[in-house]
Amino acid sequence: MSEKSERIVGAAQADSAGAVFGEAERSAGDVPSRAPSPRCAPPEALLAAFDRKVAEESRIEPGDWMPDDYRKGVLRQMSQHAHSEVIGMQPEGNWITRAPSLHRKTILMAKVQDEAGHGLYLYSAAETLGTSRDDMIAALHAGKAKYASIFNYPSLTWADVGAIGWLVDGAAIVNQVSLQRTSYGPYSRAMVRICKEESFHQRQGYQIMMVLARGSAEQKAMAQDALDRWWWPSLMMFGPHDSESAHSAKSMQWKLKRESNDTLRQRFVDQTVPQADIIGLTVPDPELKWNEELGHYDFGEIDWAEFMQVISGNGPCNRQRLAHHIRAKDDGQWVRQAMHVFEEKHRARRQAA
Ligand code: BYC
Repeated sequence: MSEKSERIVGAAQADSAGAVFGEAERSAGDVPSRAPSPRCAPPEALLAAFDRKVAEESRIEPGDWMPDDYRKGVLRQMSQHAHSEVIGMQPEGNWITRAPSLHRKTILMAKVQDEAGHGLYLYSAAETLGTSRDDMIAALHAGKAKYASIFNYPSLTWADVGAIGWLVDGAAIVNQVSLQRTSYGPYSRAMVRICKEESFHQRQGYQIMMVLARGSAEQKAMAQDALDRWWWPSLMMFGPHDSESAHSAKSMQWKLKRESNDTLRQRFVDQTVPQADIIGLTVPDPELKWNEELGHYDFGEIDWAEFMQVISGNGPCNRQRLAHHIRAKDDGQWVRQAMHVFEEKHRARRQAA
């Protein structure tokens, strides 16, 4: 690990103690406990200890030895997750200035700020693996790191804000509840906090949809149109079918992922269809049907060609989302520089004293 990375990891550990490290580590001085040096034990023993921890449902902590592929896998998923939270601020942020009332505006602002917070917990958790936020963001800007496909669709009406909260946060929470038990400690603890906030997000979105669906014919049509446009992209959030999923087998073995893409997608459909029924909206899937025998809804096939297009950078808003993020980073550069200069000045003064 470079000196810079070590400094960054150290800072992330201290900054995010509440979010990612458990009580035991915090009482030991905000620094995670270190496992015995990998140099002291033979590789088979280290691997056996790692496998045992995973099997026992113990958490893998930043100082623990872990296989390289595990480190890469956790980092890939956590950095994508962090990018999703932050890029995900854009479709809703688009409506802050046009929210229909001051009350709605304050709720929406708080919600979008929560998403920024989720991004920060996750970047901090990912930094415990020896990378830096700057490196993760550079990979995002270079098109090397992905973020959730759903955020490449436009938010065209106020009802879209409702649909995003109800469906997108609803889908995210189904996944994230299972990720509270992920094997990497900092990720799992970040998920506990994030899930509490996501459940509020889901409810505020559903409440917006409920009000619109009970409003004028025009408002109900607006709610239905939003459901029509966001339903299928929401199902895509869970990723490809299990049989097509490149990372699932390894991630499930390591307990990085706790439930499969298809299992989680089915759970989302089963819980969301009755919610649409209650508010009198229709899920846009002619094949949707309750399967009495299985106790689940059968549903139609996702347009996987569209999914592939979107995750390859060719969705309706991919370029716009990335360009906005790059612009925001460039615009904030002077603030970061000023903070560094300020910090350096104080460090020099402290050392001189
Ligand atoms: N979008 O082997 P697979 C939120 C990629 S934000 C884009 O099944 P894996 C919110 C996948 O990365 C919450 N890419 O992958 C924020 C892989 O490509 P690479 C977001 C996708 O990792 C603001 C390839 O396809 N939640 O709540 O086993 C406002 C093969 O897939 C997608 C998370 O990030 C996709 N949908 O499973 C409102 C959850 N699906 O990396 C709300 C954390 C697949 O080889 N992530 N790909 O280039 C996960 O749980 C898993 O990574 C996934 C995919 C289930 C998404």
